Amino acid sequence: MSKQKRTAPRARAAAPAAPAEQAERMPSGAVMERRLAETEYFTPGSVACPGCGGALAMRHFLRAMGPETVVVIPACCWAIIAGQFPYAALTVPTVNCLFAAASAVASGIGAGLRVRGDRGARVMVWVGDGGTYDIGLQSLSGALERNEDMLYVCYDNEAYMNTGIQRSSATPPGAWTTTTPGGKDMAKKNIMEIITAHRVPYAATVSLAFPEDLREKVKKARDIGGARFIHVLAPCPPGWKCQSSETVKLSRLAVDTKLDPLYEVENGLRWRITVEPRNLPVEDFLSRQGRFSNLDANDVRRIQAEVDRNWAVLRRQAEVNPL
Ligand SMILES: Cc1ncc(C[n+]2csc(CCOP(=O)(O)OP(=O)(O)O)c2C)c(N)n1
Ligand code: SF4
Repeated sequence: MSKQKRTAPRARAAAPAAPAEQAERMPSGAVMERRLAETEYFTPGSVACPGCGGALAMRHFLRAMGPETVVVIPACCWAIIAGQFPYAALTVPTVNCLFAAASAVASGIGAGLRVRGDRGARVMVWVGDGGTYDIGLQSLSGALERNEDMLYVCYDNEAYMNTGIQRSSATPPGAWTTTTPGGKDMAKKNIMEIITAHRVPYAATVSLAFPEDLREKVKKARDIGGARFIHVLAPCPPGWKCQSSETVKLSRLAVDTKLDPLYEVENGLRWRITVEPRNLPVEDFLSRQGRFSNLDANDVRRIQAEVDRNWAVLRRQAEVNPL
């Protein structure tokens, strides 16, 4: 694939809209409201824990992606949630694969679709943080470098949850896991900097608390060719030791405390912050989760300082290289 093709996102035929999806003008005529599609591709009654952020994320993403989606899932909680025929939780084709291999498998499926002349189907790779930040990073980097035609989604619950809450390189500083019983004493890896360094056509962060922003970005990513990457923070009540009813509230707090800034990046070069955070103290987010119960005031101050530093870097990027 030529360099030219890698850096210039090409438009592709828009996927057929989900039947119930529609845009409508509000009575005032001033505001256009887009209704969430009513068509569901994630059937009720799955084995996900109550309040699973990863499960809610899949529901939102598939509503935006539509029926012509092939989902690739390596080892992770979602390999269990997706279930097996004839009890599969998703109504779109789903392929399970080895932990480290998701991006390679997606590359192969993409090649198969091209050989068959199928230009409508989209490959969506659905991977946890362990499979993205750690074990699948090599395969992901290769696929990004080749600009494979795939939407790669990392649902980030900040630990290896399926095997009992072991730390990953996405686990934030101070968090308890079974392998960091005193709290993790290292930073969270900045996956977006790694992804954007590949100069992929599109990369973005989304939040379960901002479904319209999520939907816009997923649909944009859906209709671009080449490698696209989206990160979604996915609260996990058993792993975060939080209330299962607080998934969306915690997602919102993560954005408003600047721990999970929402932005998009085109070609790794042009940046745009899409939601302005309310600038709340990180303590508002940390104090609602048992995994941070060992933190003292100094720890919280250190985390706040790091969050402020990261935000300043991001803000500067968006100002110097705006989208
Ligand atoms: C090569 C390999 N090593 C370890 C495992 C065991 N394993 C299965 S799922 C999993 C955790 C996955 O963590 P993550 O990708 O963060 O997704 P989550 O479970 O949090 O949804 C592990 C370690 C495996 N299946 N294959
Ligand atoms: S352990 Fe966490 S990520 Fe896994 S299904 Fe339960 S809530 Fe979801």
